[in-house]
Amino acid sequence: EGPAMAMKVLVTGATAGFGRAIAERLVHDGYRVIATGRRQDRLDALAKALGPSLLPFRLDMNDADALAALPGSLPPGWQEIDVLVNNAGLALGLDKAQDATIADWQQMIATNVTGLVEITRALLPGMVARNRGHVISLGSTAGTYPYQGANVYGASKAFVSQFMRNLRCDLLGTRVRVTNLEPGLCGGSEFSTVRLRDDAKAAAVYQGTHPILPEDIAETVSWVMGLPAHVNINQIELMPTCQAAAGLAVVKG
Ligand code: NDP
Ligand code: 8X3
Repeated sequence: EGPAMAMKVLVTGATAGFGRAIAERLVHDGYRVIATGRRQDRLDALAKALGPSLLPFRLDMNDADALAALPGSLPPGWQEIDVLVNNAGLALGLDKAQDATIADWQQMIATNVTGLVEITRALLPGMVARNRGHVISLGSTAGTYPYQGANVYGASKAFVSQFMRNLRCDLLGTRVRVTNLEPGLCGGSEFSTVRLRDDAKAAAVYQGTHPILPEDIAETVSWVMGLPAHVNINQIELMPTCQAAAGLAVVKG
């Protein structure tokens, strides 16, 4: 199968972290990849590094019109997307709910929830019509296990988890697959820099740990996609060996 015939994968948030590693890995695996994000310079650098199998396509997950215009706004030859990797997302802040900034909450919901459902809705009809496809989303352990300061971020990932489960119900009878990846502590991305707005505080999150790395996530995505078409991985929870759910807490007195 030559490049023109290769499966097409749209990766959101491919300008950094997991998304960039996923795009790199999938191009090396032989897929054609549409790499999206807001930072055009990063997209251009990826295209330069990875060649014609990668299409850089600027896309803001908060731009409802741009999301609704997909896939028709893509160049000819790139519109029949086989796999959507819903990776773009963010956490903002670690303040308790009573202190959190409402604009941060709105931004997380707009990106992790609203943008994700809008792009999924835009691309699903083509997958169903072709009777093949795969939606892979980046949930999080924060969608399952509560912790202080996760409030709306964790809730947005719980939404993703249940949306993916419900998609499986709606797509039953088609050959469109749905997978939710739920990683725990991961380093090597801009996640904590974005969340804490401070490089030193972000570095401290990973100090003395051996976190999951973007290439580990890319490996998992590659594996899930490469399984035979009759196998659907519903969800995978990944934690680094140095992390575990630490149980319930009680305050006395
Ligand atoms: P990074 O901050 O490194 O990357 C986030 C990506 O999302 C960037 O490419 C950014 O691109 C993109 N993005 C953010 N907002 C928008 C927007 N409005 N429009 C388009 N793109 C946007 O984070 P990670 O790689 O670590 O995280 C990727 C995903 O994995 C997220 O959904 C995150 O919640 C999830 N996750 C992360 C974990 C971690 O510990 N790192 C663990 C579990 C899940 P740009 O700024 O160029 O637009
Ligand atoms: C990212 C992992 O633990 O920071 O989703 O919420 S965590």
